[in-house]
Amino acid sequence: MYAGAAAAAAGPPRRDFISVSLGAEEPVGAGGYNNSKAWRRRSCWRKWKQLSRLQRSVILFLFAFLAVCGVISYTSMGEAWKSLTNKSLDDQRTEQEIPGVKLANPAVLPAPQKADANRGDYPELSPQKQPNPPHVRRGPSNLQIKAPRRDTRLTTRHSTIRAVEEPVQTDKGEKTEKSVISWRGAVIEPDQNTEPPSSKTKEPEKPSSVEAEDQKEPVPINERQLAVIEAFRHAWRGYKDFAWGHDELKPLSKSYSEWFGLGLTLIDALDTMWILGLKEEFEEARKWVANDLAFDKNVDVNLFESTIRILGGLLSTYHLSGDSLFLEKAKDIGNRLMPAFKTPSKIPYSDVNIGRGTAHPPRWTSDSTVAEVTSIQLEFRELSRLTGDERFQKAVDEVMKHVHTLSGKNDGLVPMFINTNSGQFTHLGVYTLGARADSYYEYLLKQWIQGGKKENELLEDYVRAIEGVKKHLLQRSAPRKLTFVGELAHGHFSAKMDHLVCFLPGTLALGAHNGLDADHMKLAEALIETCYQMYAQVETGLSPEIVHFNLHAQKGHKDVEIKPADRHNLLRPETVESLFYMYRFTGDKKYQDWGWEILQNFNKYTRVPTGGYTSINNVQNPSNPEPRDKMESFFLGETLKYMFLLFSDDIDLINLDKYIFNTEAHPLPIWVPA
Ligand code: DMJ
Repeated sequence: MYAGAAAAAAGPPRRDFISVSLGAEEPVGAGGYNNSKAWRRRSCWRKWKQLSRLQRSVILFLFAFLAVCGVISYTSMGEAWKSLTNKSLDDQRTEQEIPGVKLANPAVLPAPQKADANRGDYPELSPQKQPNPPHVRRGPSNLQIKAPRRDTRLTTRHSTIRAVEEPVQTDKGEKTEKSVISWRGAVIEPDQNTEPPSSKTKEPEKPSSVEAEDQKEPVPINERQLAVIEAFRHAWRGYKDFAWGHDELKPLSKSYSEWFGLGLTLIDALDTMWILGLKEEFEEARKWVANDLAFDKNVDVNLFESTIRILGGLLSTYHLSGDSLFLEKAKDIGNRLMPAFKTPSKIPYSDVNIGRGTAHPPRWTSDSTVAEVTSIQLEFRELSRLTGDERFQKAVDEVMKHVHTLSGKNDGLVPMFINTNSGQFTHLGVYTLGARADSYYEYLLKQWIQGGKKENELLEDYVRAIEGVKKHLLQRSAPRKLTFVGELAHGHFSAKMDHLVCFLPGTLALGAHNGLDADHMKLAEALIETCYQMYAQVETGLSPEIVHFNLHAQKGHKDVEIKPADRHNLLRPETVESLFYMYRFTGDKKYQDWGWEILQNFNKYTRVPTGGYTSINNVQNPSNPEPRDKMESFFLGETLKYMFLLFSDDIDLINLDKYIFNTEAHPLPIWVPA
């Protein structure tokens, strides 16, 4: 109804009811159709004047009310639209960064695959959000030497890395702030939310690389560390020039040797390059891993060696770099090694054909080496934690549980062989801390630490074994009364000690640091002195592979005797490794000085001018140490890495409360108790 007409017809308006019609303004027949603006303006005004004051107020109020509602709904719709638009932009960006790989912060990590799933068909692991692409984070080592102007932090949902703001000269010559990332600043903090895998924990875990909780200034690299970097570069140059992509460099013949045909030296050296800050070398090696490393090969590999060097190297590089390429490769090789565990006793075979998926013992026996089957656990357990696939951990845990129950030990000391059919120790009665048994002891302690010090059987076995060492294998030499670890064969003590045994002082010190008896530290101090003397008492200042200690003083005789067959040096790491632990835990500079002497002697007697270092045949002949023409992969993987860490005064450079080194010097995160 037209409001004015209604009002006129009804006489005075009722106050309690108002009818407002905003429909047709004038009946067409009443005044004819006139669409002129003036007419419409006049007509509206006339009608407005015909309204009562109350009607006008109500209309005005309604207009005002509608206007306010309009403004409010416009604002909130705008917000909703904006967030919708942003979300879809984010999604697009995610897919554009790396095709096929979700690099942006997934809300939830993908569910782990069931244990019985097909080999090689594993859940795609979504990497953690990278604050910058890896090549941005991996700055050269000298970034740390520059005095930072300001520390700032890049924070992601899971991770924080430290960025150093430093002035940069622009094209126009102005100084401006540019973020560059401190390389090792980003590598030394493991994931503090690491949890042991359990039947309840099936979510894949994240890498540990990009956590950096503290704001400490980067510790500058010192002269000795620079010397290690120089040595590494020299070794790498030889490998690159003459052996690129092959297992080992033969530096004299400027060629290479193959063992598994898997680029062993390159993989073993990856995390060393990361720790030393060798960005260019690392990037080049990464490219090779991405484009050329293929495990789908009809080749027999040794389970232990490929686990500690390849699987261990890939896992630690994944942790340090956060680059999922290395985890993918680790999963691949881990899966391909699993057939080794298909034995009647579940004690794994020594060899696996990683292309065919078959495994077998050596041709002459069905035995495996005890150290080999009990020193693959840190790596397989970590692989389970990262992938959520329990099979890896289950397989290696079963080995440890089984060995725990076996008879044939002597006060915790184990024989050197175990049969893959019966699961029993063989060749009973021979006990050593050297070849074939060494890392069994090392991994008892390290697994206990890795798992958050909860697996008591491991600790019991370790402590009992150290008591066994003290009871059966410790002796003192003459004339200097050096404490050494000999061997026991059917009740007869032999004063023979492998250089390999020199891992023990470091392991004992690590145990003492983790709360074990202070006696362990005393023994570590005595033994590292002995290991140092195995170098210092020799003509080249380099240790032979094996020494025999004199038990009785004889005129003109030193403590250390060397047999002709044992006088080679393979560039092994064990003494330097223990020196590193000893320095970290005591701060005694003599350990650094001893390591420095050893580095200089490696440079003097094993360095090949055209690139690389070589094993030598005769440590007793300084004028002709008889180069062997082989650079072992562990020289880059272990020896030089431990040297670099030994010379560092930065306890956060691979913090020993956060990382545990595997037996090939590849650091893996310690799981923090849930
Ligand atoms: C390395 O492969 C490992 O350290 C292993 O535990 C023993 N042998 C070499 C180094 O000597």
